[in-house]
Amino acid sequence: MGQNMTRKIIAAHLVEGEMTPGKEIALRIDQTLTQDATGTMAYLEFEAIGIPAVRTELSVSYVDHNTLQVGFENADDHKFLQSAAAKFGVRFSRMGNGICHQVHLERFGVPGKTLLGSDSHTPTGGGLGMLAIGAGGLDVATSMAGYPFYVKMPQVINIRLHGKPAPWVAAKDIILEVLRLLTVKGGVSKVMEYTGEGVAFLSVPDRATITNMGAELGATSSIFPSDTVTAKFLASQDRAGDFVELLPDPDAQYDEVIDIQLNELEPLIALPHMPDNVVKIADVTGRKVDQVFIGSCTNSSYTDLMRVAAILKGKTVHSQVSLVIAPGSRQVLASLAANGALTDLVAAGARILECACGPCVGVGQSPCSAGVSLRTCNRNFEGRSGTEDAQICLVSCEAAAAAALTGVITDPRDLGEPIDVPVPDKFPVDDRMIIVAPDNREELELVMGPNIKPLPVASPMPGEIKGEMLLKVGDNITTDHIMPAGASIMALRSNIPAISMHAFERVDATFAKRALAAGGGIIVGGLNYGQGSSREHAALAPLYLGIKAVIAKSFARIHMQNLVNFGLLPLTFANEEDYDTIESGDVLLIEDARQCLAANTAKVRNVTRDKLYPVKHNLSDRQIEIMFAGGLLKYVKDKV
Ligand code: MIC
Ligand code: SF4
Repeated sequence: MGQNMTRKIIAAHLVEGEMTPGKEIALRIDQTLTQDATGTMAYLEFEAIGIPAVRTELSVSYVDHNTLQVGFENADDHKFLQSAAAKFGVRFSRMGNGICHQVHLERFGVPGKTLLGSDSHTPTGGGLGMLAIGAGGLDVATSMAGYPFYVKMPQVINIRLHGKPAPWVAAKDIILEVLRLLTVKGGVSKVMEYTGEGVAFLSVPDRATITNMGAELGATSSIFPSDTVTAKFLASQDRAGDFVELLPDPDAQYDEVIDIQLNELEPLIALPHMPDNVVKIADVTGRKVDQVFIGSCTNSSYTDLMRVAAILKGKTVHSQVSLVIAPGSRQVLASLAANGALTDLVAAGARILECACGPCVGVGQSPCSAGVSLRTCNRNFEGRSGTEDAQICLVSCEAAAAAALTGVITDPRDLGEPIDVPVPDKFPVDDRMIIVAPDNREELELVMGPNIKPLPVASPMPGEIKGEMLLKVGDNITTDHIMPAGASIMALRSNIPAISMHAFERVDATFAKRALAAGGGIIVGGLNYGQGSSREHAALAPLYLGIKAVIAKSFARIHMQNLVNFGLLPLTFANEEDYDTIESGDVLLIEDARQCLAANTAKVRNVTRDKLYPVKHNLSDRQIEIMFAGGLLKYVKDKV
């Protein structure tokens, strides 16, 4: 039977388990990445494991999220991260060097390798033919310590791209089309593998736009072949030696096939407030726009911004629009500066930001009240921009630039002749902002300013779980609902007691105080609970507030593992109707929790309403052991 690319990489990295979809497998991890907002916890966790240096082929610590420094907190975190990188043998990509996924693609990604990152958009590396997966900080910490990464063997879905993209149809439109077809939960437990003759028309940065936003499908990862396009890209980065060809066998088998005709696609837009709320731009043109943001790990490459510069050259940004551009990396910014495109952007009236995540996650540039903001990023969750009633729409760079000029949502096809920007033969390679750890590291100390607080400790699972149902939420609740981002709250990522007070604050401002007063309790959720980011703070804050269990209709992959990693029990309703009969304040009881977990026969008693709900879990034997041990850190330490 012919192998697909995903199964080839998995087979080459399989440490344990059998490659049957749904069964847990263990993978050897070649490379890891962390970013500053999840990295402080990850390195504290690595330190707690007690191993002197990372055991991966390559680990990189990036600073790209918390760069708006309005107090000492972020700067403290950055100092800590730099000291941890030096001590543990990790490369340190300094603040200003760029967004982790963009820089990793440029400088480190290698086809055929595995990459685990403490950021949900790590699958960006799939644009180079890597198997790149996002995970919580603790999973990345254990991988840095040389433990394998455990994940359910995914189904592999083949997305066949046929033909050449129609004029003005960008890579962003392709992934928006996939989101329209499959929705934000359509990729859970799946890897999306892109093949077909259409692949040849997409550059590596284009492919990376598509694999990046596979995270919005809930997919475990997304991957493109490593072919002549990949070879050329690596050569342009002075890394020709890193090229390895990776193609599916001609008779490769897949769990499902989806065909997309690229020549029939049109420019698309995701309307507020979900990335799958996708319509044709042509259907919504003429709506007034207040802000345009071009950047984020989805669309901030050199070719992206060159297309924007070509559209803006010699023109002026509309008087009612604030155009904000954050290049994805220092290399991108240096290239634009060297060839004059930066001058074109500035002359047109663009506001140029640091090479970082910035507005994508509410770190600066929040739109005006009820403002419409067209953005090239990947998430348009309500409130994420920092303005509660802002209307965020997701579009390609071309559509964003068009709206910046006209002041209204505009079909980029109205701009005339399409723009073709080839990937250059050679990028200006300059790694001086990436610090390599010294050889002599034993004497080095971790620098811990007052913003760095100790790790919270989970306790082993009790025999009986009893608590008040403190909060019931609907479907597709994101980690941005559970543990909001934004400049002020993200500055507290290394201080769990302080950040926990913000848990669920946009859903119910009384939640944290009620949870503390009640001595903890239980949360009830709908479908796809915890979709979105990898931030383990969405488990750590509930842990700190005493939450014992979350009962939902279904869970997103990374968040469910984060709950297990910190000893919070994730259960699913056997009968989804039971969700409707629970009210806030009901007292819920799980007797014999340990035994029920082992036998997967748990029942939740609603003591207040005298009802019994059968519940299930989707945990492997290993995950159950982690629950019993009181979280992954204790489990791993016990193994050592
Ligand atoms: C995001 O896009 O939501 C983030 C911020 O990059 C997160 C990570 C974090 O919360 O620190 C992610 O995608 O995992
Ligand atoms: Fe940064 Fe936004 Fe990408 Fe998250 S999605 S890594 S916040 S640019």
